[in-house]
Amino acid sequence: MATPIEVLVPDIGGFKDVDVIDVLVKDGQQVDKETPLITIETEKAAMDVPAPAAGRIAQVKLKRGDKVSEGSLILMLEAAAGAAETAPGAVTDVKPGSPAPEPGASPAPSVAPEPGVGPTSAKAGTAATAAPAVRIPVPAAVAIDEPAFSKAYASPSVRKFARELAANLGQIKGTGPKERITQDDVKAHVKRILTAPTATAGAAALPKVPEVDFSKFGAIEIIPLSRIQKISGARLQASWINLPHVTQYDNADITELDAARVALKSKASQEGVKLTPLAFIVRACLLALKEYPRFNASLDATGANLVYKKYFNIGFAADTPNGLLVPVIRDADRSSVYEIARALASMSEKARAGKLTNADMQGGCFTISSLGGIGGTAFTPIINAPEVAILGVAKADQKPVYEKGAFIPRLMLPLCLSYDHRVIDGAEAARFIVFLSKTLSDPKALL
Ligand code: CAO
Repeated sequence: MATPIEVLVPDIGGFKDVDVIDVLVKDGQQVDKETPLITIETEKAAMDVPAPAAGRIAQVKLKRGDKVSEGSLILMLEAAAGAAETAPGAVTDVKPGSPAPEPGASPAPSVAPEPGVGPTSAKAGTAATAAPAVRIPVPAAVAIDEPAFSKAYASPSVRKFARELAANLGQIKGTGPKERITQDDVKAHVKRILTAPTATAGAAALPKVPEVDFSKFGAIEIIPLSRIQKISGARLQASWINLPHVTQYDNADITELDAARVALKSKASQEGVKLTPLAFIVRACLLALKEYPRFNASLDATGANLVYKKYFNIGFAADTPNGLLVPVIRDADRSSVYEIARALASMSEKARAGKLTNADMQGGCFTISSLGGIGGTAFTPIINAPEVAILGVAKADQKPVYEKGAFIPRLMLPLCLSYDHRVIDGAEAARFIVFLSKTLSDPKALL
C-alpha cells in the first residue's frame, strides 16, 4: 500500500483563515489528478483545491466551516503508483482574485446526467466526470451567456458542472451561503428546462400580440377556424419566422403570349381545357428552374447542405371554401401546356371539392400563387418551406411602355418572387426573375 502523502492548502495569495465552504470528497474515495477536494472562499472568490495526484483518500482532515491558510492540511492521500512524485504542496494552480480557470468554450455536450438523479452534493467533486446513469439529450442550441456566467457566484467545480450541462449560471439563483450557486441549484435549473413543454421555450421568445376583449366595443360572433386554416396558418407562420424572406418584383410583357393564348383558347376549350395564363407561367417557371437549379433545391434538416432535386414538381395555391390548399403537379416538366392547364383545372376542382389526398399535396419543389384572376398589383407570397422560393402572380394589365420614342400599350404581368435569402442571393433572384420575364414574353418558348 502506498504511504499516504499530505495534501496541503496551496499558495492562496496571502489570504489567511479562509472559510472552507465545501468538502467534496470523503475517506476511502478514489480520485483522479485534478479532482476538486475542497472549495474555499476568500473575500474575492470561491475556488476549488484540486487533487495533486490520482489515488485514494486515506483521511480527510478538515470539515465544512473550518478556516484554512496556505499550508493547512487538507487530507492524506494514498497516491496511485507512478503518481507519488507529485509532492504535497504542489497544489498551486488556484489563485485568489483571478477567476478560476474555466474549462474553455467547449461546446455543450449532447448528453448529461439526469438532473436530480446524479450524485448528491457530498460527491459534487466527482459529479462532473462521473458516468451518467441515465442519458438525456440537452438542446444542442443552448448558448452560454459568458459575461453573466463569469459574474455568477459559484465555485469552480459548480462552474465546471454547469458548463458540462450547458447551464447558464447567470440565470440561476443561488441557495447557498451568500446566495452562492450550488450544484443542486444547477441540477434544479436544468431539470426545469428539460421538463418544460418545448413549445413554451419557443413561444416565450416571441413577443405576444395584445389580447383584446372585442365584446367591450360592440357585438361580436365567434367562428372557429377550419381545420385547413389551422394547419396552413401554422405552416405559414413557421415559414415566416424561420426563413428570411425577400421579395423581388418585375413586370413581364405578355402581349404576344396572351395573343397566342387567346388564339388557342377556343380550340382548347373544345378539348375541355381552360387555357389561362397560369399554364404558361408554370411552363416558364420550369424553364427558369432548370436554368437556376438552386431554386429547385431545399436546405436539409441540419441547414448545412442543399438538396438539389432532379425532378420538377410544381405546387400551386388554390383558394377553396375551407382555406388555402397547395396541390402539386408531379413531373410538370414532362407535360405540355395543355396537359398543365388540364391538371390545374382538375386539381383545383378536386381541392375545392375537398377531395385532394395527402399524396396530391406532397413532393413540391416550387410553388406559384396566382391572384391574377382576382386582381391586385403586387403582393408578398410566403414561401412554402422547405422550398426556397415562391412566385406570386398578380393581374396582367395594359400599361404604357416607352418604345422607340413613344409610349405604346403592352399587356404587363406583375411577378413577385419571394425567396429564402439563406439559400438565394439577391443577384441570383434578379437573374431568375429577368429570365422568367423574358421567357414569358416569347410564346414560342412555351408552346
Ligand atoms: N392576369 C389577368 N387575368 C388573369 C390572370 C392574370 N395573371 N390569371 C388568370 N386570369 C384570368 C383567366 O384568364 C380567367 O379569365 P377568363 O375566365 O376570361 O378566361 C380568369 O382570370 C379566372 O382565372 P382562374 O382563376 O379561374 O384560373 P387560373 O388558372 O388563373 O387560376 C387557381 C387557378 C386555382 C390558381 C385559382 O382559381 C385560384 O384559386 N387562385 C387563388 C390562389 C390563392 O389563393 N393564392 C393566394 C395564396 S396565399 O393566401
